[in-house]
Amino acid sequence: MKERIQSLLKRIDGFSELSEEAIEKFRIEVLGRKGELTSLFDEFKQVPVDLKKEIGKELNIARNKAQEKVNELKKKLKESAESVGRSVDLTLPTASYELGSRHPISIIRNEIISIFSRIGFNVTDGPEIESDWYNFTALNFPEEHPARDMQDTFFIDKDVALRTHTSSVQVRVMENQSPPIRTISPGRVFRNEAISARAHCFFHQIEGLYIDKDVSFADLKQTLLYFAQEMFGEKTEIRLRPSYFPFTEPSAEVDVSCNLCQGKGCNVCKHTGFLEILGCGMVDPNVLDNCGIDSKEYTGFAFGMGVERIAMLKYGVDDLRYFFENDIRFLKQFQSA
Ligand code: 2NL
Repeated sequence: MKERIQSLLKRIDGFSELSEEAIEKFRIEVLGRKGELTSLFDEFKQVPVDLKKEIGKELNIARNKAQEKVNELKKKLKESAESVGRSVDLTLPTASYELGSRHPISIIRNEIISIFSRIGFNVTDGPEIESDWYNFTALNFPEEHPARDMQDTFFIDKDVALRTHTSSVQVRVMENQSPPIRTISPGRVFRNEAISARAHCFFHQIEGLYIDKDVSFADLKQTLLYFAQEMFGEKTEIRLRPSYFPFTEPSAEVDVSCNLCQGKGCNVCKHTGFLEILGCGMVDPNVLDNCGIDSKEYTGFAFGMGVERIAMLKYGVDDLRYFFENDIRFLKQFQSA
């Protein structure tokens, strides 16, 4: 009996085959109902009482070892199967993944920057939180101007507010550089307005500023015509209507011919044949002097446009709020390099 147990232990220790069939065969032959251990436990009944303790112990050890061996080999087999599955097949094509797309506001902003950089404008930026000087006073806003009201501007304290336009950046440029100045300032601006399809509490603006000797209104018109034709197509026409801004004199509102109906009149242009795209004017001499530029020596023009407005016209979007909701179904439609 002892010898049979010894040889069984040897078999258990020596067994190491890593195949499902071999492990199952081993299990049946050693641990199965008709296996070696069952037969040994049967024989155990005949063992004399004085040996029962010792042999019983050995039999239990053998049974535990056999069970552990089966468990251990099954685990190893499973792990090696998984690692085979995990090993990389270098001949497979790479997993495809979806590329993100640029936000439509970024696409249009980059396009506007590119158009003006081709005629010598550089790009400047500045803080979104501004003092009264940079946002209002330097720009010739009278003390009682409605934009200075809490209702229109987000104030942080009496002298500090979220900028309402990016002209504040250009005041800094004029204070720090001498003409010639040719710059555009893209950025986010804030207005205390109720949110609707046409208004939001923040939006994106691009302002342009050109200051040199003998800059004229004709230069302004020609620059804006170039911009409109680059942006909306070479057949685009522009129209200027008199307007008012505190920081320019004279001031104008600029319309482009509607490229949906070629100026014939449609729903988008409300049957006028034209769409308003920006405001502009000759920089008020007070503004130049406020910023340390001699208005007797220099003149300049400036303009400002809303990026969302241009994007709505170019892409036919009829609600401003789409740009800020970041709904993936909306954003996905704008593919760009
Ligand atoms: C609009 C109108 C405008 C300007 C912005 C400007 C900047 C300086 C001096 C003078 Cl530093 N003017 N900017 C001028 C005219 C119009 O924006 O409708 N923007 C959305």
